[in-house]
Amino acid sequence: MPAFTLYGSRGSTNTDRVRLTLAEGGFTDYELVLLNLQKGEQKSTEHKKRHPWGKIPVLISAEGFTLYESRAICKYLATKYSFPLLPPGSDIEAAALFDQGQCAEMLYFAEPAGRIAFEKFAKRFMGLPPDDAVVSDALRSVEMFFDVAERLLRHKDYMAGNDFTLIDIYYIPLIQRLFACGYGDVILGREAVSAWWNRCVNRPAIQRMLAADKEATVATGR
Ligand SMILES: N[C@@H](CCC(=O)N[C@@H](CS)C(=O)NCC(=O)O)C(=O)O
Repeated sequence: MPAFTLYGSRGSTNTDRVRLTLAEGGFTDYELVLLNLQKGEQKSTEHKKRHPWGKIPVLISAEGFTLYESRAICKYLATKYSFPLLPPGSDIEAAALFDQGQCAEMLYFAEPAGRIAFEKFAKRFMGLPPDDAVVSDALRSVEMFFDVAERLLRHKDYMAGNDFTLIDIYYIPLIQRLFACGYGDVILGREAVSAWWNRCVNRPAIQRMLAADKEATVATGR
C-alpha cells in the first residue's frame, strides 16, 4: 500500500507544486489520482468529504490523515520525510524568514499570477475569452513584484535565503504558466531573477519532471 494518495489534476499548478516537492525529495511511494476538473469531479459529494471547498490537491495518508492546501501539503511532506527543503527547525530566524517568503509568494506573486493563468490559460479550456483589463492589471502587479525580487535576489541565491527551499518550488508552476501564456519576459528581462529561475529549473529532479510533463502534454495534444 502506498504511503499516501494525492488527489490532483493534470495541468493544475497547485498539484504540480506538490509533485515538484515530491520529485525534489526523490519520493515515489504514493498514488496520484487525477480528477477531471472540467467535468466538475472536484465538486462531487465524495470529494467534498476530502476537501470541503471542492478543490485539489488533497493528500490522504495510508492512516487516513487528510490534508488540503498545496503549500501545507508540501511542508507536511518535507517535514515528515525529511526533504532538505526547509530551514533547520532550531533556527528561529531562518524559520521566520521562510514564513515571510511564503506570505510574499502567496500574496504578492501567486495572487496576480494566478489571475493571469486563469484569464489566459484556464478560460481557453472553458471556451471563454480572457478579460484583458484583468490581465493587464495583474501583469502590472507581477512586474512590480519582480522589480522588488530583482533587488533582493542580487544579495541572495534563493527566495528565502542562500539555500533552495520549498519557497522556490512554490513559484515554479505559476512561472511556467506565465511562460506558457507568453509573459516569460517578466523573468528573462531581469538579470538576478532570471539567474535565480535558471538555478531552480536546472535542478536535475525538477528538469526531469518538467521534461516528462512536457512530453505528456505533447502526447495528449493540450
Ligand atoms: N490555495 C489552494 C488552491 C486550490 C485550487 O484552487 N485548486 C484548483 C486547481 S489548480 C481547483 O481545484 N480548481 C477547481 C475549482 O475551484 O473548482 C491550494 O494551494 O491548494
